[in-house]
Amino acid sequence: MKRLNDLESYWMPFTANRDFKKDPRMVVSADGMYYKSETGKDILDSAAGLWCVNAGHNRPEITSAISQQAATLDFAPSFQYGHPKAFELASRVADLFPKGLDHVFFTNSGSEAVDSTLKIALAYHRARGKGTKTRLIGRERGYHGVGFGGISVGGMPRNRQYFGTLLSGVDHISHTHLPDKNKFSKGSPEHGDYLADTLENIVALHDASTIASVIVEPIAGSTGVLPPPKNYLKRLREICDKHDILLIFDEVITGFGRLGTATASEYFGVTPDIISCAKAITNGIIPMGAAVVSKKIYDTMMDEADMPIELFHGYTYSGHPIASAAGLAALDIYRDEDLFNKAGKTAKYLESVIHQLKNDKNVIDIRNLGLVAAIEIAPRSGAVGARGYEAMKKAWHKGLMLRVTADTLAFSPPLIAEKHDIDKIFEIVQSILKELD
Ligand code: PXG
Repeated sequence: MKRLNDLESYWMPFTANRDFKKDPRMVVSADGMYYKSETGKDILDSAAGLWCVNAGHNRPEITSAISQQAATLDFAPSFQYGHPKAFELASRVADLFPKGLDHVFFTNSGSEAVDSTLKIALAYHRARGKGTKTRLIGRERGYHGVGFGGISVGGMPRNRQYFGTLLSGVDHISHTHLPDKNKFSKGSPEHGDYLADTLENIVALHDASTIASVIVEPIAGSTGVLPPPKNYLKRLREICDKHDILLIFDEVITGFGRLGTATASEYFGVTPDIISCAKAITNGIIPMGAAVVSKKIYDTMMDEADMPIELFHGYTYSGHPIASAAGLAALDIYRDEDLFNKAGKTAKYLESVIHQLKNDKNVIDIRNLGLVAAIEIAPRSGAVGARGYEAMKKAWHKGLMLRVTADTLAFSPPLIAEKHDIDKIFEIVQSILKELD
């Protein structure tokens, strides 16, 4: 008979299950900037969980909003019925997001948010009589979650190669990573805006009349923190406008203050037609995501609908009452504590501290923008990712939660981080770099 809780039953996502289960990294509680491990050790959170917990852990304002909501209205059907908090949260998100993006379609995750943006793009073109515009364009090295839509437009080979033929009618523009030219850039790198023009090649190949949308992360996160080259996003916007292609920004990690502004769109001064977001919308406390769309798209869908239901898409838990209550409480904290501005200030400090590690052992690049940063270390020959994985394990034993993709150490601390937290993160990281062979 199986022992209860022998760790075997849980198949962990994106995890080396066999290795984890031999030496688990188990957290049991969290407060502010810290987790606590099973053995009572404090673990400093340099990743806001997984880019989620922007206001820090264990915020009583959010937990009490959740418990009150659960005791008042636990669930409401999302199809053909409503409840006030979902409408209220939609207005608050629309208010925070760039002007013109003012309609919010709720989902439960970033992956669902992305797939919703792609489906809305297709439905929009069809509604306006341009039903041949069906191609979905993504970008190499993009991460857009794990739905079939997201992995199809995504550009991380391992996330695609095991899963068959994916969606048809998808193509990819070039990634923007130019390490030879842009190594150790602070903020947006100088070189690479011309890579937006690879969209022109795709238009030339397929014709604009077949292309619905282009989706990119303003800063590619999961693929190792790649800030966009200066002027790149603006150029992409111009090409999309020229060819009547919708531009989608996937702001699942940049939404809600990560760059010191509510959205990356605001930071870069480029407004897409649709934004996907998730994670920090509720401070990560309850799953929720959203596709935030322009008035042009929403109005077209309303005006041109051939059925009473304008969009045949939605989730049982779209705008769940408890997620909505958590979202409202999280947005109150962001506003009342001016957390986005605080993040913008801390970002400058983070930049100055992280670039001091430039000459440490194995460091081949450092990149940062807003409260996102990365140290790339040289891969061991024949074992890409091994050094990074070891760094993550060492960090745990030194009291640091460290997010690693291959050999890139990625940092996205909660926006409440103080200078002393940043100092501590990089003291630990430096000691790890010294130890890694
Ligand atoms: N889009 C982007 C840009 C993301 O970063 C998703 C979509 C998918 O969201 P969900 O909620 O379905 O996981 C993400 C998720 C990392 C890391 O460390 C990043 C994510 C998830 C887990 C780890 O880079 N982002």
